[in-house]
Amino acid sequence: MRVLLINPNYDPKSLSYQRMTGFPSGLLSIATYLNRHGHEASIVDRTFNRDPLQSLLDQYTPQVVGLSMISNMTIPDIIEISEFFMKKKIPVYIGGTYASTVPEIILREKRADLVIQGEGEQIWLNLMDTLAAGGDPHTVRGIVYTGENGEPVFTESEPFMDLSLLGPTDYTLLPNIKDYFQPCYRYDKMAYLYLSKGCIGNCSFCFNEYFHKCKRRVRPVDHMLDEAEYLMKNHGMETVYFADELWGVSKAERQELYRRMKERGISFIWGAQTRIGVLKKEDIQEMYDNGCRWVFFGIEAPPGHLAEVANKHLPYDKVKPTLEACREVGMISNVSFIFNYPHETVQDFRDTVQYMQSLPTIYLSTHFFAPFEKSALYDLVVREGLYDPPKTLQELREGALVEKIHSSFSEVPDRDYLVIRACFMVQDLFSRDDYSKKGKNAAFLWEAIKITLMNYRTLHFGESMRAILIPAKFFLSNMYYGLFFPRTRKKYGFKYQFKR
Ligand code: B12
Ligand code: SF4
Repeated sequence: MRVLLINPNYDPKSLSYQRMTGFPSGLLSIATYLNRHGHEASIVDRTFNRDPLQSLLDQYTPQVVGLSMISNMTIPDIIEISEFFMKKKIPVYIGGTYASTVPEIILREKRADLVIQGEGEQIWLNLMDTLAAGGDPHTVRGIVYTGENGEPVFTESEPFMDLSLLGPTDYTLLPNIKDYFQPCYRYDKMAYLYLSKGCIGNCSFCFNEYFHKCKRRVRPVDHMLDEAEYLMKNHGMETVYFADELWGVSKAERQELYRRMKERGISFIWGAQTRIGVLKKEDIQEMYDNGCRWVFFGIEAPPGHLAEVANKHLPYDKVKPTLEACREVGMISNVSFIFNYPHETVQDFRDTVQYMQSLPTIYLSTHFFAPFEKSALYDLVVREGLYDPPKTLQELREGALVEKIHSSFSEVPDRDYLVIRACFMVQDLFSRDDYSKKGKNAAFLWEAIKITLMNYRTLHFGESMRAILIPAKFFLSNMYYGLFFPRTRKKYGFKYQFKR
């Protein structure tokens, strides 16, 4: 079967500082797998390629079109693409992390012939083999389609596949590899690669239980290293950000990576996201010695009431020792917290701010709680009438999953959230990126400016003005809230610390 997999473009109206590039790794993996099994899959990434849809149709003559949906930020482009191909009677299948959690809405609006749930490779292969043999795609596991009475019909789920069957991803499927590289912390030419999928956690704000069934699966180290080697030798990649939800849980897994890197003579700078409690000081030192320069920890809530709401089950006694160990080793640490949990009180928020400030870390990332479909907290805010769930794709888009304060969730005034979040952002932007005197001041600000300028390449003329104005407005509003509300800072006990 001839398949065209399309990564849709961001909504040009979205905040452009969020306009990051990254390989469409899910589509790449699906296309690689299909091609290895005798199909003919191509990828078009509309972040860069804005050829008219008619010319894509003429060029690729697809028998099936696949669209990736990992957030609500690409909904306008998804609507345009699906309308075009469905009118031409070419089946459109949509998948990806976000699509998997909102299949009912996609199907109700007839934006896809079917929605693929979860990990896509095997389901796509089964679908393409079935279609090639003249069979009924509705018999395939892992999909949702519209039943005779207009209701969504879920087929039995597809078991997770053995990731070693995937093999290394074929990056020759993308014509412009270099365009995806980004600066990351103080390092350059970073690309996202992964060693594992899924996570064992069950945080109440996350869709992991629905999507990954709380199962973590590991792929062979050599497949990832083959990819890294290819990208370094042929395209000059220098840095890897491991895209794993939960990197390097076991010592054996980590040591296998280091051993194979040494044996194969492959070295690059890298960073990863993992969980507090996984790493002891000697592990952090070992990571550093093997090229790791930053670690991201999702803490998300201080110990106590909010930790229970988040259902993260962190060993809080290990938070400070882990971050101290990072400091001693010289590893950049970044920890993230969520504001505006359902029923958060002013005292809860004060506790969060104080706890965050007590942590020996360089960066403190903050997010407003976003009610992601198919997560426990989404169900709670809907059940309690705190959130009116979006019913159409347009409403989903407007619902701005990230960066939005839902006033109904907590008693903390919106302006307090804006001020305190701005304070942490200003602090991060102007912080020194090292614990020693060697550090660079305002490293994060320069990184953000570099990324914004790089992302201008992906914009068309009419979008450029907006792309300049939106980050400028975002920066100025953070400076305003971050600097001009000393009483709010006092209310929550916030004090700037630019050298940590
Ligand atoms: C790298 C990454 C990015 C990169 C590249 C994204 C991309 N195009 O793949 C960049 C930096 C651009 C990015 C941006 C954003 N991201 Co992001 N990102 C990730 C990250 C860390 C890794 C994704 C990855 O490469 N995985 C490896 C590949 C192999 O797996 P996969 O992408 O999941 O693909 C599989 C399935 O999803 C499925 N699938 C995927 N696409 C399709 C398409 C079809 C047709 C089918 C059938 C199946 C299918 O099959 C694939 C193969 O198994 C994940 C976290 C994670 N570890 O999953 C977050 C994650 C996907 N991002 C997320 C978010 C929220 C965002 C942003 C909104 C962030 C922001 N504030 O701007 C934007 C949205 C961008 C957009 N285009 O909509 C969320 C999505 C949450 C959700 N419920 O959907 C995640 C899960 C992080 C999280 N836990 O919150 N992201
Ligand atoms: S640790 Fe991260 S990926 Fe795992 S369940 Fe929690 S939020 Fe989701």
